[in-house]
Amino acid sequence: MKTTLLIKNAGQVVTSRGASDKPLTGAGLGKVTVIENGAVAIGSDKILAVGSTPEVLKKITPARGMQEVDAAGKVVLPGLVDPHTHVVFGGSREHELSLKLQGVPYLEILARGGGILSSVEATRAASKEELVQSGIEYCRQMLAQGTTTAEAKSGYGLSTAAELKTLEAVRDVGRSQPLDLVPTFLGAHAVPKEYKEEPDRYVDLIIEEMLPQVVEQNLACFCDVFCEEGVFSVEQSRKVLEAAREKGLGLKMHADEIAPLGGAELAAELGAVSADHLLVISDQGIEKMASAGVIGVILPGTTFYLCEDHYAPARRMIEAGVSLALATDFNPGSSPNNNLQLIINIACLYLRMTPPEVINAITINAAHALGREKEVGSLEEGKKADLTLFDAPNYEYLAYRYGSNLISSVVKNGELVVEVE
Ligand code: IZC
Ligand code: ZN
Repeated sequence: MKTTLLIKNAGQVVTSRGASDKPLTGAGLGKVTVIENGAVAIGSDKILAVGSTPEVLKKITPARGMQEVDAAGKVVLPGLVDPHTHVVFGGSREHELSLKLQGVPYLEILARGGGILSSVEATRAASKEELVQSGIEYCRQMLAQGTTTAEAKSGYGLSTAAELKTLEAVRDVGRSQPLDLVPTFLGAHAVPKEYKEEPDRYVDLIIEEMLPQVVEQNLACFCDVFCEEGVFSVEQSRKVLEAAREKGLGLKMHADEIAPLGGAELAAELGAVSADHLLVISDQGIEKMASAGVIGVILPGTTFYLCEDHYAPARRMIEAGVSLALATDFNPGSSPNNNLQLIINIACLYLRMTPPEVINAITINAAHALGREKEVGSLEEGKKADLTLFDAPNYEYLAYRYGSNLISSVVKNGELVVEVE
């Protein structure tokens, strides 16, 4: 295969290698390969070679019209992977900011019919085309900030028609712009107001009506549940997830975020791919996730934005052998941020994760959390040519600077899709 795009002279090319079978844990999570004066050769949409610039130049056969990018002064990473987002939704919730500043807790705003339920109203009122348009706009922002693959959950429809509309919008957003979306069905995001007095009937609706159609129409890879006090209990979550597993979907959970219900234990028992949030995870939950190989997806931007007084115990989880990934949790309420670069800073400063741990958590381990580890998440021969180039002298600089978009270019499927002058 001839080289169609060559990235050369990079200050550093930084990636994990050989971790496409199992997510990184423990000391392995803290290691990255750093190639000084690095290069990446790309043929069509695949990576052909990664190494030092002289090594790669020796190996390649240029295609006619081969594009070259001089990456001197840049750090090259794999395209970033955001494994937990709610990127397709109607409306926004800035009107709830004043309630929040008066100290009204997140779950109290939801109990009053606001929060998620306010986004449900806006999402139900939006046409599929409107959801697609706003989803495309958010994905363009994400791509410009270095994200090349992201999860996208439903969960603001909460009726069969509106959940299907959302997942169709996710599919169409994925087809309309370069960022790859991995769809997750989150019918169990909240109990809609028409089922307020009979939540178990809503659980039945999810299992008997929504799930079969979602699976039949091939609209989701994963099923997720918001297992939380006043939202869905452990027993209700178990019912939904067991039904989803039976239909062949991978499992995810919003677990142990605000009240310690034992979501992590349930995720381990059911063999979920990931359990997400985990601020109040128990020691037993940590142990069970480690032995079951459930990935912990930590969302420190949400902890920051909810002004919580403590973050998920990332260090304890790493020491116990849990594999960690990081995500933005982009959503209209608890985390209106879709920039993984900010998550790098918050994870280093408040989760006390090292820069190599954070890089692995937003690349290869994040790819594992989406079942895309064979395709993306590292710079290795044969993988998709998804790359980010940052204006930075070394990778630590990404954790040091904050609040600016340091992207200089993004390559998606072998094409330069973002170029900052
Ligand atoms: O819209 O508030 N936690 N789901 C669970 C969310 C936050 C999203 C939202
Ligand atoms: Zn979420």
